[in-house]
Order: sequence, then C-alpha cells, then structure tokens
Amino acid sequence: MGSKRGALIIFEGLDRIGKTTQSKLLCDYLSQDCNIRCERLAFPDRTTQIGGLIDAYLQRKIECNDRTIHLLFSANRWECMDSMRAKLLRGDTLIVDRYAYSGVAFSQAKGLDKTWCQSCDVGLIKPDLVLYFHRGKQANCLSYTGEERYETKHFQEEVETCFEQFRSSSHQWKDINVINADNNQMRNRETIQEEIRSYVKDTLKNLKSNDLEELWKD
Ligand code: NYM
Ligand code: MG
Repeated sequence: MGSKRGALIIFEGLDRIGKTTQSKLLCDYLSQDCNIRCERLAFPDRTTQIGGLIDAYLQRKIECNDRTIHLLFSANRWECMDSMRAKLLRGDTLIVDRYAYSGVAFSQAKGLDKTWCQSCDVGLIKPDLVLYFHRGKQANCLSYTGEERYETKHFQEEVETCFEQFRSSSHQWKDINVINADNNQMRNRETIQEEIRSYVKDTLKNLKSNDLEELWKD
C-alpha cells in the first residue's frame, strides 16, 4: 500500500473577493488542526522570470498584446507542473489561488476566443476540487478601482460574465462548486470557511486514485 497522494484544490473568482484570506485560513487549518501536509500557491507565480514579466505587465510597466500575455500566464502554470506533480505524489495537498479558469475568463473578457484560450492549458494537472467564489447579490467587491490592470469595476463585471457563461454552459465546469462569498453579517469569514472545509473534507476522503489526471482532456 503506497501512501495516498495529496489533493489539488483551486480557489477561483474575481479580484478581492476573499480567495487569499480563505485559502490561508484553510491551509493553516489543514496543517495545524488536521495534521495534513499542505502548501498554498498562487497564480500568477510572480517569483519566476515569466512571473516577473506578468507582474510588470499587471503594474503597467510593460505593454504586451492580449494573446502574448495569455500565453505567458499559461506558461507560468506549465513551468510549475513538475514541482506540483512531485509534491502531490509525495502526499502534499496544494491549495492554489487561481488556475486555468482565471486564464480563460480574464482573456475571454478582452475578446479572445474561448476555445483558443482553453487550448493552452489542456493537459495541466486536473484539480480534485474547484471552488468558485461568487459574490451573490450584495455585491460589495466591485465598488473599487484597484491599482493593477484589470482592477476596474467595468472589467471585473466582464470577467464575471465570462466565469458565469463558462460555468453554466460547459460540461467541463460541472465539477465546479460555488461558494457564496458575500461578505455581510450572514456570511462572515468563519461561515464561508466552514463551507469550504466541508467540501475539502469530502474531497480528501474520496481521493481514490493515485494517478493525476489531465485538465480538459475529456
Ligand atoms: N489573471 C490571473 C489572468 O488574467 N490570467 C491568469 O491566467 C491568471 C492566473 O491576473 N487580476 C489575472 C487575474 C488578476 C491578476 O492575479 C493578478 P492576483 O491573484 O490578483 O495576483
Ligand atoms: Mg489581484
């Protein structure tokens, strides 16, 4: 009996919706309270050379055409696949802030073809769990204009439409779970975290195969 591999868990959604806070809480909980080896990652990974270009682009220090930056975001995931695979196979659970779903939604929102956008990420490691943070009706995360490229109310609304379209139309999104991330008194941090933990516990319990599957191959 080999030891069980870790799970690949993805957090997705618009900017400033609480993914980072919640993924940190989850990672601390799994490692400290459940004794599960666990690491938190984020895409874009701005620490690599490709990630440095993406960071410069987001901070408007360089220009880049839409397809080129899309390919860089995708390449930034591909360059991490070997180390992610090795960690998962040795039993570490990975909690990842954004993945190929942001890749598609943000580029599609600029007018790029969805099929083309998706094709670059076909074959990445397939997640065991995807949690999409949805802002529900009491929208409060869109009342800002942030510093980085893409952080405008208008563009975030376009991205949200792409996330929603993709989620409701594609069988590839059938496994995506929606987290109501409304940040009001009814849905505070702890309530949202509890909901996330219950999804994660199910996923960890039901992890069957030791093999890693490939994204968007079926
Ligand atoms: N983003 C992120 C993309 O446009 N494509 C991608 O593939 C990924 C992973 O980068 N506004 C966008 C979404 C964000 C921005 O991400 C920076 P973060 O999580 O804010 O650092
Ligand atoms: Mg951001």
